[in-house]
Amino acid sequence: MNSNPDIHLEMQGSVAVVRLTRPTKRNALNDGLIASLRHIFENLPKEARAAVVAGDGDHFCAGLDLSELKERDAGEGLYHSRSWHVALDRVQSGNVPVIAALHGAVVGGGLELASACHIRVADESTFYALPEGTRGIFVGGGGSVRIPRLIGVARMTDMMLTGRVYNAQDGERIGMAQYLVPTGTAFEKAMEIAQRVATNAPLTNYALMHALPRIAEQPADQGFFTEAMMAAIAQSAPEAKQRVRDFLEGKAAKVAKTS
Ligand code: 1HE
Repeated sequence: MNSNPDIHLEMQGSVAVVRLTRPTKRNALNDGLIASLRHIFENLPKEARAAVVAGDGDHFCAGLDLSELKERDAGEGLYHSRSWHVALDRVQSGNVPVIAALHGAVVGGGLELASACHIRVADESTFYALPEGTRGIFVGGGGSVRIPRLIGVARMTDMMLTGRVYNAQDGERIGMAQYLVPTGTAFEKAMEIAQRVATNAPLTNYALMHALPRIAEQPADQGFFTEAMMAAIAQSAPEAKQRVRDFLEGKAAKVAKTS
């Protein structure tokens, strides 16, 4: 049971909708929120097949709650960062693919949270920044691992050294988000994607969440081998066989060109 008023979980069909509900503080993530985020993703209802993460108010998330930062010593800072690592790992490596619906500020730890999700849908009001550099601190929520994998080390270095802010269009161009949609429609689009993802064979979603990122980090020879193992396991599942049969019998959708 989540009793934290700053975060809310509800099921919409097979999609778990997780909302940050602290708009007066721009959904800044304090220790309680990070603990609740972890708890929610560790205990998603069994019927969840995908999740959407969104933020209430004008911004997705303003990152770390800076009011909690000033009191920490080095040891506490280390534990704090590790607590984010665990929580965001539960988002990234949990049971279901997670779609982030982005709008307004996606900054600092907010971008770290977004980058732990599997698909990011941004509306045109979205902007991305890593103000840690200008605040005299460093990323601590896994950003130095995940963000370069989206946009490259050079762009992240520039963002942190110079305080550069990317707007929604440029963010999509460089790989921050996979989808760019009109202002006010990110949640709707994220739900549409989540509902579609929820209909995939669970083993396919598992492979994409757990095998693909590992394969991408492996030397090619090991990657090819891991891929072969995962392919063999996925195609041997009864559900995969049924889906292929359905296509061959004309009962499943063809791949269609989009307009
Ligand atoms: C906050 C926070 C916060 C807002 N911690 N309280 N992140 C940052 O450095 C981003 C800091 N925030 C901002 O730049 C702006 O607030 C926004 C661009 C996100 C939004 O601007 P705006 O004009 O809509 O809101 P505001 O007036 O700046 O803020 C509204 C309130 O939210 C205000 O509190 P109030 O009591 O005066 O009403 C702000 O103080 C509060 N607020 N952002 C605490 N972040 C694991 S390590 C991760 C490291 C980081 O994430 S560092 C980057 C932190």
